[in-house]
Amino acid sequence: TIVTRLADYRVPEFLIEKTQLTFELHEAHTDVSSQLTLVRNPQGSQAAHLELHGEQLELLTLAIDDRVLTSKDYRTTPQNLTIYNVPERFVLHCTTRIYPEKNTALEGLYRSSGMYCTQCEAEGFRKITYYLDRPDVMSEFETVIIADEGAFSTMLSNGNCVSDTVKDGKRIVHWHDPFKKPSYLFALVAGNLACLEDHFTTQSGRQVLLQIYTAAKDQDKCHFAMQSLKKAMRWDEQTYGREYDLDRFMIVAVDDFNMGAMENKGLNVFNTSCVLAHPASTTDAAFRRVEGVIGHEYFHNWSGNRVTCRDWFQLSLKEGLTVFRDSEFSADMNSRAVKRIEDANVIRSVQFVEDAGPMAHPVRPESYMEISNFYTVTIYEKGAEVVRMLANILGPTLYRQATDLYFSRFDGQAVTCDDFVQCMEEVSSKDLSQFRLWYSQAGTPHLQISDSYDAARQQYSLTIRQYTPATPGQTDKKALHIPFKIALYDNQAALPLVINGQNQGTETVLDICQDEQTIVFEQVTEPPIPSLLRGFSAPVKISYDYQLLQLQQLILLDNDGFCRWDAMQNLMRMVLSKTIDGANNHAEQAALIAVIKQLLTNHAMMDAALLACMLSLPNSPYLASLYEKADPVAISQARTQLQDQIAAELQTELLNCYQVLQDQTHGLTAPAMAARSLRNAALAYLLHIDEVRYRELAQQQFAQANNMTDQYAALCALVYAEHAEATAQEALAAFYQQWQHEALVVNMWFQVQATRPWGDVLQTVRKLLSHEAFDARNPNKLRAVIAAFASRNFAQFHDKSGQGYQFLAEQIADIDQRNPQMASRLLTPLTHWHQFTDAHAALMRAALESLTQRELSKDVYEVVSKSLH
Ligand code: B3K
Ligand code: ZN
Repeated sequence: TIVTRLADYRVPEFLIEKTQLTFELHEAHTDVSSQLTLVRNPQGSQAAHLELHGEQLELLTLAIDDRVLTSKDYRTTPQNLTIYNVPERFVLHCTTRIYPEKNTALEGLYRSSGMYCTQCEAEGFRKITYYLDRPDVMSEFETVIIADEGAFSTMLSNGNCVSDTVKDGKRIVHWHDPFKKPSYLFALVAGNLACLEDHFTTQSGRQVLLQIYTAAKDQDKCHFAMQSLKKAMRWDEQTYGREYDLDRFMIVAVDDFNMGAMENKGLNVFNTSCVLAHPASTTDAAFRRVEGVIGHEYFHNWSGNRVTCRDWFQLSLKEGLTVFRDSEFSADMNSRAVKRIEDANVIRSVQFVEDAGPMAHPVRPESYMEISNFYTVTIYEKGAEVVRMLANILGPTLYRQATDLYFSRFDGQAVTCDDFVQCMEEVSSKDLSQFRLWYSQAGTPHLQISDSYDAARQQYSLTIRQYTPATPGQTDKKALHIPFKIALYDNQAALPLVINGQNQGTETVLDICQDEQTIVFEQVTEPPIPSLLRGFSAPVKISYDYQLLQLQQLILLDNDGFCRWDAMQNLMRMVLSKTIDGANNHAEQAALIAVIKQLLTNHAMMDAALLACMLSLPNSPYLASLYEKADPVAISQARTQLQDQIAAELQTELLNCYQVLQDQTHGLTAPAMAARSLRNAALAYLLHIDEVRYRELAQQQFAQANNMTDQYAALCALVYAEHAEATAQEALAAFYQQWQHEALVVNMWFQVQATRPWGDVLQTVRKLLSHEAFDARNPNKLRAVIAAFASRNFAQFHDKSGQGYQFLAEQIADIDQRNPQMASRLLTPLTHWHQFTDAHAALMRAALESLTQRELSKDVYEVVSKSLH
């Protein structure tokens, strides 16, 4: 298998000024004719031959200008078409035949529920026609779609519709996209779809037509996405000064999609799960996800499309920036504290794990076998944290100036992460050379923090040591530039901070740049409580030896939502690790119960959504990451035990909270959503108690709920409770009966069963695979059953028999035959073997090794071979 390296980047030998495509859609195949206006790139090395990408294509005709080429003029391989001795400037005419009906990889042009759609990022366009399928070749596209008259009501491509005519029984629709773009942003859709329309007036007064296309039965589920789109458009104008540029913005929902959505220019294609939403069938969390993904794809119009990536090593240039943008959008639309906690939680429990294992790679990787494997939490979420740090280092005004400069300087170009940082540097005159290491150095920095208090001098000193463990291929780690936000508390409030005689207010950002640094705070009249890494100001691990009382104080007092939550996570972690180690933890338990009691009793005094977050225990992957070799069984048991105990000791408070909030949970407003989340968190705890009245509570909520959040929370509480099996089975049957015609809800029904923490879930999962509603070709179904079991059912997947691991390997071998991207993605949990005790690690490796006996796709091969190292 061939490795692609950043160091081997060369500019393209040819550029494509114009791309004209004609698609003739037939029942059993599609013919694609292309006319490419090619010119030699003056910056290239003047190669005599033209080498185009192309895979799984049947070449029908090939001509240069008017000259038909014969087999001695060119050569094809499974990956390329090479045409010998081409002129400086010419039009290449090519016809290829493809088979969308047989395309199960869902990359290139394929059919989903009868409709045609495309997915070209990263390298799918080459499965449509021969092309320079690389992001630094940007071209103006014209697309003609031809199908039998009446076959499809909707025939779409990027840009504006030029004409729509019928001739000789064929419908011919002609599209033109005036903005140059790389081939990965090309899209085509043809199907029988209904359309919700609206309009948006941009800041400069232009009218934009907004359209959301779905199956007719889903039209009533598009209103929220439409509202979200308009909010995103306004937000990007107000926050980044970015205005939409075409006359029309289209979104199409498809059932079969490998990821969430795709930002094709003017024609976003969405997984139905990220666009459809209706209160009866969609949970609050899913509503927020729809809003976030709509924002994300819309924001790509500037961060990704107008300014794109030079090569795929720069993927985080568009993804990191766009995730940061969507995260701020969501924070502005909903609770900022909760969004920050959710993001930090993903970084800590998913990205840190990736960064500590065999698949660790920098935000800007240096090599890959299959680029599809690099759409990772490191590229996306850590990349977003890197942009966030830059934004914080510059401050809002300079950051905005820097992004303005970036968008105007590089408009219509394909650029690098370094170009982005350069803009930040130029505008701010700050030296970001050390900061750039965040792009090239993999691994998570650990900060060891110690302190001392000098009563005589009234000084408080913090000493911070940083070190980053080795990652594959990178043993020598340098000190990073870490913006470290802190505050100091006494038992009432945040203290004024004085450093070197300078007053800093009550919160400050320390620039940690050395292996070890000591900061001295002056005029501190008593030993303070440090509030560290406020707002999760950098994606780093910290360790500081907190006293129980200090954590309790931070939980009650800290005005930084993330730190409050983190203090609670810390306290819970102290209880859990002692349970896991078999140590006495009475003091920790008492402190935890007391502080939760205080919060629940006074819940009206705080944001209910934040309190709901604070009530959830540290998740298992995060707990596992705290050990050199974690015992997954012990971790799961400790968590269940603590949940049982919290429920038992605080049942009065939990029940009270549940009842009091009852009449605050109507509608889709932020306070109602917050109330639902807290109330359902209380319910989940109450179901840890083996009493009929709590089962009845859940049963009643399940039956009477007028929204999916409450109905599903009740169902989960029943299914997860170890002593409610009969009630749970009834509820599951009723739920399926009620929702069997809504695929997205059926997926939730699959998911709750696959994530049940007790009993023989593997058997249940195997049964679900042969359920009438299961479809192994549909990625959402694979995620709802297999991914749910393997990455969201820690206790069961890590059953000590190793059967969970074997099961996953078998499934992957099967899925890989059809859809390598999905197979490779599902493999992730097995790549974490390094986190676990020898017995588990050996079983996980054995499952990975069993895959090496098979014929594997490049995608799965790369992950298996790298993770076994
Ligand atoms: N850019 C796409 C991801 C494409 C993944 C290709 N394997 C969605 C997004 O990040 O917006
Ligand atoms: Zn993206």
